[in-house]
Amino acid sequence: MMAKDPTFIMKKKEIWDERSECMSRRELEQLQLERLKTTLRRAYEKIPHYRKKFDEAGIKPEDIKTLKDIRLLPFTTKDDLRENYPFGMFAVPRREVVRIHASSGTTGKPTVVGYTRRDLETWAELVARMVFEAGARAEDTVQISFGYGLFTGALGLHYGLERIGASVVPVSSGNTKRQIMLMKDFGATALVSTPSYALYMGEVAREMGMDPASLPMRLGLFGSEGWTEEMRREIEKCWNCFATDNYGLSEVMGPGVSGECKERDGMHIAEDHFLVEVIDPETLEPVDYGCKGELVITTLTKEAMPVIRYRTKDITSINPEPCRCGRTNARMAKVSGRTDDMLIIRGVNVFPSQIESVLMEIEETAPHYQIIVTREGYLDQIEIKVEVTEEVLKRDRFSELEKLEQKIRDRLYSVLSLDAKVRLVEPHTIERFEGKAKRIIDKRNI
Ligand code: DLL
Repeated sequence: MMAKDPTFIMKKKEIWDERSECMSRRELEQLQLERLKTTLRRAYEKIPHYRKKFDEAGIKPEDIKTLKDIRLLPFTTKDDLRENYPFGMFAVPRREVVRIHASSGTTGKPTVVGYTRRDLETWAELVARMVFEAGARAEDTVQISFGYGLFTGALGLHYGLERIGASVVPVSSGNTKRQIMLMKDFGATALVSTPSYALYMGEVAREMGMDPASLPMRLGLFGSEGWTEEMRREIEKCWNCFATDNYGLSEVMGPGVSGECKERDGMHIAEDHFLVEVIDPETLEPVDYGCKGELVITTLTKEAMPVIRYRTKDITSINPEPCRCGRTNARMAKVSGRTDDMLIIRGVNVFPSQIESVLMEIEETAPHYQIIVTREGYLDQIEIKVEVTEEVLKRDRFSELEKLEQKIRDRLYSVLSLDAKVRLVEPHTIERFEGKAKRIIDKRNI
């Protein structure tokens, strides 16, 4: 009998939580407003930082009567969280906090985030939604190659994947050869990692004499760093998989804020839990739907650490139209950069993602590069170091390499209107990453 098969319902179900993911805008906005009011009241009452900020701005939680009124509230930045290190932004007594994570600040203190039991429940549910929409199912064996620890990526994906019934293999990051061996032996059908690590793992698999494309891994659940469509194609070719993007940040929860469905036409935002705005980072005014700007997030259900108008520094745009998949929650475009990643070279604004797009389209180079910025006198210089493929190396004709360098320079010039120095290097000479890639080396000390 079909009904006895416990996976039967799962197989038929295409949307994890239809009630929440397919609401009408009106219904959703009503829910958002109710939740926003509750969040603001709690933040004002329980967190001295917000009370002070609201008072300084001359605003009380009850002044917020519509969703648009949120613009009256002050923004929150990473500095605010740092100033209240470690637990100053918590809205609940410590006995109610059951988990603490922190984001790896490259400078100074990390930012700390706490979760109540209900926050963990919500988190697992939202990650379940996100992995399910990307195509993960109870039948999948999922290798988690994010580093376990204070980073939200591994544990976040872990509980969400368990919730949909997938078999989770919590390998963590590092020891890449062993990762490949386990992937093969356990027959992992899905991989959780940063896109750059997925690429590196593919390379190691080949070094071990395996063709990654022949392994059963069919679904990539990638996130935690920016990556271009060109990089996606590269990973899909390498692994013969369906590579999906998902987004989140520790300050507001971790992974599960948004993720792609099978249409891969933007990442569905869990709008019943997060209120998003996109602003012009200079004027701080809202931009229209479809226009790029800085993403600002307000949490609507977080208990331990509600965050109000958090400036993410991530650049994206919002599409509120319902998706072909049937979900109605708005989608955010792939993150094209961070406001603090933008390089200004001799007055020209350059995003690393633009450089990546150019390099990925050049057949003779491998998807491993570094962007080095220096200052000579008063002039900024940008140098792109990129690996050539083994095939190019075999040909090894100096004149050909020179031509290739010139070709990359020309393409970069046509996209960026900037004259960049290009340095071709041998395969496997640029650093690889097991977590988030660090491809920019800014030596200008500014
Ligand atoms: O990276 C949370 C996460 C883990 C998301 C696993 C997805 C998967 P943080 O370490 O606090 O948290 O870093 C957050 O990473 O502000 C973005 O700049 C960047 N980021 C995260 N996901 C994406 C993505 C996690 N899909 C910061 N595309 C964010 C581009 C991303 N950038």
